[in-house]
Amino acid sequence: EPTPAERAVGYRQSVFHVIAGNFGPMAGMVKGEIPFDAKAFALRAERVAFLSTLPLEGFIPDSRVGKTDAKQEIWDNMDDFKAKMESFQTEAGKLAEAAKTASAIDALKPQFGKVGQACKDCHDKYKED
Ligand code: ASC
Repeated sequence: EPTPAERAVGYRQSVFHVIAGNFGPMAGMVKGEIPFDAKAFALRAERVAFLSTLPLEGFIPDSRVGKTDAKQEIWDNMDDFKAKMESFQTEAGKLAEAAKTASAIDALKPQFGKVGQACKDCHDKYKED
């Protein structure tokens, strides 16, 4: 029977896994490792935009338990952490919007880069290596 803190860790890690599972194939298209499929890209971008709204609620107080990469700095700087999560949501939303009409990967590369940068901005400060 998991505690509420353990449940929160499992929840946010599950969401991040599904985000990565959708981000990866888009990255593959951006790098030219996977052929561009506009519909598949748009679907994955929509998923990431939706999923980006979920992790924050998993960062409840006192939930730095078990096998977690979440640094204490998250809770010490929660306003900044929230702002970075919101930036991720904004950029992911823009990518989903752009993907609806894009017919070539080149049109999506800059916004895809902004989403990746939003991931990295947060990881650099708040995720254990
Ligand atoms: C990924 C992944 C991340 C981000 C980040 C983007 O595919 O697992 O953590 O992209 O590397 O900068």
